[in-house]
Amino acid sequence: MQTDSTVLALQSGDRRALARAITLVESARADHRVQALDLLGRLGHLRQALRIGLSGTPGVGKSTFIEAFGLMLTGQGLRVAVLAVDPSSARSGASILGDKTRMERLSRDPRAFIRPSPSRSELGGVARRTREAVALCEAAGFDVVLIETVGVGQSETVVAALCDVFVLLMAPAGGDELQGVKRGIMEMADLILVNKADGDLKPAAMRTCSDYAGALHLLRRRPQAPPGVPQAMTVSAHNGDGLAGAWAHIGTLAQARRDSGHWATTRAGQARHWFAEEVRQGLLSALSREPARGLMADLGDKVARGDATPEAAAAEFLRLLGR
Ligand SMILES: Nc1nc2c(ncn2[C@@H]2O[C@H](COP(=O)(O)OP(=O)(O)O)[C@@H](O)[C@H]2O)c(=O)[nH]1
Ligand SMILES: [Mg+2]
Repeated sequence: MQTDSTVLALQSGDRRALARAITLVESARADHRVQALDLLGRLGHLRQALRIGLSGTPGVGKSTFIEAFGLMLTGQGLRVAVLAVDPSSARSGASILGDKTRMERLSRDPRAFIRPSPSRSELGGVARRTREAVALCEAAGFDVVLIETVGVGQSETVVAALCDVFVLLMAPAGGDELQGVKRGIMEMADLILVNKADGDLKPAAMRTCSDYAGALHLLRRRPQAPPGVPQAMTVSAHNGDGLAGAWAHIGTLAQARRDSGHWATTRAGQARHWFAEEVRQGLLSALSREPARGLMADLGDKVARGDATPEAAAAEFLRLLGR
C-alpha cells in the first residue's frame, strides 16, 4: 500500500480508500502494523467529527435507529460513518447480514459509510482498532461517527472512552425491567432514548420514558453537565418520531461541551487512556516473545526446583527485562 496516496485518497473522502485503511489497521500482521502506525501518524488533527456512542441490548432497534437517524443526517448534507464494537468474538455472518438489510438504504447512501465490527476475540483489541477506525473516518471528513455497541456491561465503558456523546437506546418495558439497567451505565448516558414509541407500544414507551427520567433525576448531578443533561426521550425508528429532537439535543450538548472546554478535556483524557492501554497491551504481548519468554521459562524452572521464591524470581525477571 502506498501510504502517501492513501492519505490523499482518504482526505478526499474516498470511501474505498477508507475501507482499505480500516482493513490495514485491523490487520494483525506485523508489517501491516508498521504501515498502519505510519498512516495514522500522518493524518493530522484538522478534522473532528461528532462521535456518538450508541448502546442497547439486542432487539431494542439499534440497526433500525441508525438507518433512520443516519438517513436524516445525510438528508441534511452531513456525512455519516457507522462503526461497531461487538464484544462477542463469534459474531455470525447472519447477524452482519441482518444489520446490512436493516441499514439497506443507508448503506447505499453516498454520504454514508458502514463498517461492521472487526472479528477479534477480546473486547480491548476490538476497541483499540475501532478507535483507529474513528480517526480514519475523521480524516476522511465524516461529520458524524456513530459507534454502535451491544449493551453487555463492559462494552459501554469502552465505547464511552471513544465518543463525545453517549446515547443509550432502550425498549418500552414494564416497571420491573427498569431495575435491570445497571446504574453505572445510566451514569454514563448523556441521553436515554426509549425506542418503539409507536402503535400499540407507544403508551408503554411513554411510561418507560418517564420512569427513566425519574431514575436519572435521582443520580447525582454531573459537575460538567449542562442543564437538561442527561435526559430521557421517546423515539420511533420506524416512523421517525423524536429523531429530530434527539439530534437537536445532541447538538446542544456538543456545543455546550465545546464552549465549556469539557470537549477538549475529554478528548485529551481519552487520548491518555488509549496511550496507557496500548502500553499495557504492548507489555503483555512482549511477554510472549523473546527474550521475555525464555527468561520467564528459565526463572519458572528455578522457582519450580525450589531454587528461588516466586517473588524473588519475579523481581529478578522485571529487573532483567527493564535493562
Ligand atoms: N415498533 C417498532 N419496532 C421497531 C422499531 N425499531 C426497531 N424495531 C423492530 O425491533 C426489532 C429489532 O430491531 P434491530 O434494529 O435489529 O435491533 P438491534 O438488535 O438493536 O440492532 C426489529 O424487528 C425491528 O423492526 C421502532 O421504532 N418501532
Ligand atoms: Mg443490530
